[in-house]
Amino acid sequence: MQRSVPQTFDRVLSSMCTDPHPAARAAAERFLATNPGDPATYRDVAELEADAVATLGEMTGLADPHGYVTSGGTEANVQAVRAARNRRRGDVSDPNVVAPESAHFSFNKAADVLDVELRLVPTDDDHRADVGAVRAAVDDDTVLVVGVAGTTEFGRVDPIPELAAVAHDAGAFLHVDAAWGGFLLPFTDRAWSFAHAPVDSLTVDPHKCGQACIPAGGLLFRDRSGLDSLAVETPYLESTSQATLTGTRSGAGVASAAAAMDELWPDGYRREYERAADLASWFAGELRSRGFDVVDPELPLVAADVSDSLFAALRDREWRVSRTDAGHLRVVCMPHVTREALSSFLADVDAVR
Ligand code: 0PR
Repeated sequence: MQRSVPQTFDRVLSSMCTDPHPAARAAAERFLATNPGDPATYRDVAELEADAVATLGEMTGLADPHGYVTSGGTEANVQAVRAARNRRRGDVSDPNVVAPESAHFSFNKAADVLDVELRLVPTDDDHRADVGAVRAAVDDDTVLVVGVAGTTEFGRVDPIPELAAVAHDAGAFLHVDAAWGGFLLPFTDRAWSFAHAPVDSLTVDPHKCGQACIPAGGLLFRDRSGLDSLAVETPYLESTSQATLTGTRSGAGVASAAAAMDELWPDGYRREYERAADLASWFAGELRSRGFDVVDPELPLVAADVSDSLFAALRDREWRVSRTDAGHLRVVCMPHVTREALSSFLADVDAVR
């Protein structure tokens, strides 16, 4: 018996998840019972994972990526902090991580479980990491500097090459959290790559803009030693070591990530990026013409200052929207968000104001 009606995406405007591509759904179902945590036993899914990592590397401009498909951005970020701490063990007695305050809360979890100090530094007036403030916060015990390429609240891209220089001057690693932005950035005119910025590790999630099924995050390292620093021995498995945080993990997520990228990289993702970017700039203009204070969208995420009462009224009308700390309503132009849906949202805005 079916317990409940599956969630539809019609009114979901602030989520970073979306309806998976049909090929991703089909692949997830086929690989439901496989465990990439034991790659020597489940070889087919292990091959798909290698394909997925290679494509994520191509997407981010990393020629020879070392990584795996995580359970999501949280696991990838926790593991990036863990790798940096492990790699600098011996040089550093009291490790710290420096991140802009726009960094996702998964870094707070990482700091907590790894017993590393998290130094959050203010962002600039346009919600990007302030390089001077980051430079002032790093010291000899800094193991990792974090930059975000597509922030959760405002969709901002931090100055990655400058942050890499700050990190490396301090002897620390640079991690880029592109969990949401990674599948969009290759198509922007600020196209970025490991080639242009010597990034050491990167989070990029197929289950967000990659249109894969949950759970499918991505963690990549430039050097083999990054991944190796996470490995523990696994004496009784067919494979002898494991670098992932989870043990048994979802073959469905891995296979769906490989299938989605196989279908969509690069042209399908480019088309979707262009559609979403057009939609975001149209929607930002509509809100502005109604007198709202709108944060100019850099990536297809529109944040606008709304009153408590308007926000509550829209929630009452079943719009699934969330707000930032500062009171900005966020509309994330994910593949399921259409112009029709946003027109109907604007009609409700007009009706309840
Ligand atoms: N890094 C960034 C930049 C993120 O935006 C997120 C999630 C993460 C890391 C963590 O990723 P996982 O959630 O995969 O571990 N950002 C959204 C958020 O926390 C996630 C989200 C997705 C929230 C769908 C709601 C939702 O319906 O707001």
